[in-house]
Amino acid sequence: MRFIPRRQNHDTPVDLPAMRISPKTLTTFYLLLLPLIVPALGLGVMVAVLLLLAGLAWRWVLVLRGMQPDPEAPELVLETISASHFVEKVRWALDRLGVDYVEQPTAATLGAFFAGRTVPRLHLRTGIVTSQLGSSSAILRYLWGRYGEQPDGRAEFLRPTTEALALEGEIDRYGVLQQRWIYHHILDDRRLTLHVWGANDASLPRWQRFLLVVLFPLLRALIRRAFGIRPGRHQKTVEKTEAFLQSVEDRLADGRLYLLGGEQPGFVDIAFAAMSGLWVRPELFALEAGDAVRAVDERFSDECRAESERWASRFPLATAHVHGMYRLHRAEAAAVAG
Ligand SMILES: N[C@@H](CCC(=O)N[C@@H](CS)C(=O)NCC(=O)O)C(=O)O
Repeated sequence: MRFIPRRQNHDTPVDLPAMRISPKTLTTFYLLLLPLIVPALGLGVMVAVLLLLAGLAWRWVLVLRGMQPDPEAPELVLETISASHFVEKVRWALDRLGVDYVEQPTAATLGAFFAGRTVPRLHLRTGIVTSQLGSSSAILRYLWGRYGEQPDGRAEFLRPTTEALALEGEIDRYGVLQQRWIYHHILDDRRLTLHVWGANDASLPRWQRFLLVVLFPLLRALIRRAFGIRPGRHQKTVEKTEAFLQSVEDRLADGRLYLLGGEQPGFVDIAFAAMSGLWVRPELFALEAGDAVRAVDERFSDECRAESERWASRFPLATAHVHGMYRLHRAEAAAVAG
């Protein structure tokens, strides 16, 4: 399986076995299929037992091999999809910190509905153990714990004050409203939705893109169910979004530069700008991972555009804050990341 790391701060490319169907997963498939293979090939009980033992032994070898220290393996791997505002929040924080990480893009929705995970998901390696964190706020807390004491103060923006944590909660809820909002607008357009999910993204494994296409009706139904996308609900989503944007507008009305005041942005400013990426669609949203969405900008419905434009004119300070964050700080963070 071809793998193109999309974001990588290492000098040499790192091949990520996880992008292929991993040997462990293959072994699991083999063991699951054995009860079908054995009768299909007319094999006897002894051969079946030998095949089973061979499969188990191979799995054990893989476990032992995984325990070997591998100096080449990246410490941080960020599992992503292209057009995700929650991913963007974490990607931006990692870039601003300037730490090495490898981005591992996957097709949208498959991981959620078949592996029960959401993105962003951070795989962090400590020695022979790899742990995983599966939500943006948990990842930011980890980064603060891991890098917060850096003497150069570059992790200061991650400081989790009570006020910042409360605001982050509100911003994350606004992020969920944005998911409902965008799905309301794109789900009826099969080609557009598939494109946004990565079906045309050559950096994704072919099998994932193929599954997106063949499973599309099922995936769309599951998304509708997961986010409660119903015609009657859209107005509520818009109202709640506008109430939140108004609260941001009110906050910024006293002329402050950042949501919690101060001279430098905090993680809440990054989170707000990232979560707004779907409707503001700044040029640098999700960096090159966002290109797929920008490329189809004109395909978004008139209703979708009208709502974005209304928000931009009703909430000029909030909109300017998103643009300013992207112009002044996203570019800078991307440059730190190299
Ligand atoms: N609370 C989670 C929400 C993450 C989330 O909803 N992620 C979406 C993408 S924006 C997702 O994983 N969707 C499933 C998928 O596309 O695979 C967080 O803060 O990370």
